[in-house]
Amino acid sequence: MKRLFVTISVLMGSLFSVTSWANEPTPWQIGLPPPASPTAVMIHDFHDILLIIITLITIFVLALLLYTCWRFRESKNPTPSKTTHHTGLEIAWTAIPVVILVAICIPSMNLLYFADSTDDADMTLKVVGHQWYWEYQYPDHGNFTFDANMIPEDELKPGQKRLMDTDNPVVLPTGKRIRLLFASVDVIHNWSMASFGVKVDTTPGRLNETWVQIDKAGTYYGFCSELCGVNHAYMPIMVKAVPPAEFAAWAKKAKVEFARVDEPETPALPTVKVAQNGTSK
Ligand SMILES: [Cu+2]
Repeated sequence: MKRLFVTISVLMGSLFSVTSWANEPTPWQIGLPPPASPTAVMIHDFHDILLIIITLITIFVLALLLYTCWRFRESKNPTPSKTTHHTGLEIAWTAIPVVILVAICIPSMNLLYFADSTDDADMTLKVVGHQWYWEYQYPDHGNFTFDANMIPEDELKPGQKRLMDTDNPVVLPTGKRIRLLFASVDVIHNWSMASFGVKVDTTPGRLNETWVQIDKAGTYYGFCSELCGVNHAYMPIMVKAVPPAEFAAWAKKAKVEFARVDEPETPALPTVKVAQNGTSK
């Protein structure tokens, strides 16, 4: 018995140690990917609370069912009661679930507003969905833009991941608040990064917003999570989170490499001269 317990512990340990260090889906993964942003941490905490609540409810209902089956079985209870209403019970089984739902609603709303948007962002990344690739724009770093296409299987280099690596990964700084804006030029896509707790639709004619702060450097993977057409499965998301200094060096290089020719950099506002009393004659 003790040996079985040790074996199970070791197996569980190895399973969770694999998932807790990977930023990408792993074979036989159980549970959510490890959180890499404050939003993802809050989502995990909320998930854990919900798991406890639903487990308790399920156990309670199952116990009640089993007890009823046993207590009121035909041999023990040949003449069943004809009672159909019980005011006290009916109030209880309406009021208690309402209280539970309200208790769940409070942290849920809290999380929703936490993830909604940020006022004090350090930078902005705009994500544009295309059939079937992603376009990224960096308006604060020279307004350069580039497309990220999945690397086809026959062009994969050693170390690159099938169906997951892209030709141009999104590079973002760690520890900074990044405003994420989402748009689409054709159909609805969904930019889903489980490690960041981000899963937002890119909708034509609409600009959606959320934010992320990546706490740990590394390469993160995600996928389009809205059925968007025949190549829906082939538009992965690859994000490289690097320290701010490394990001600044990359942005400088990327500005030259991906310089936009269609649109100039945001023009400077025209200088307005204000005449002051007594100074202009
Ligand atoms: Cu898509």
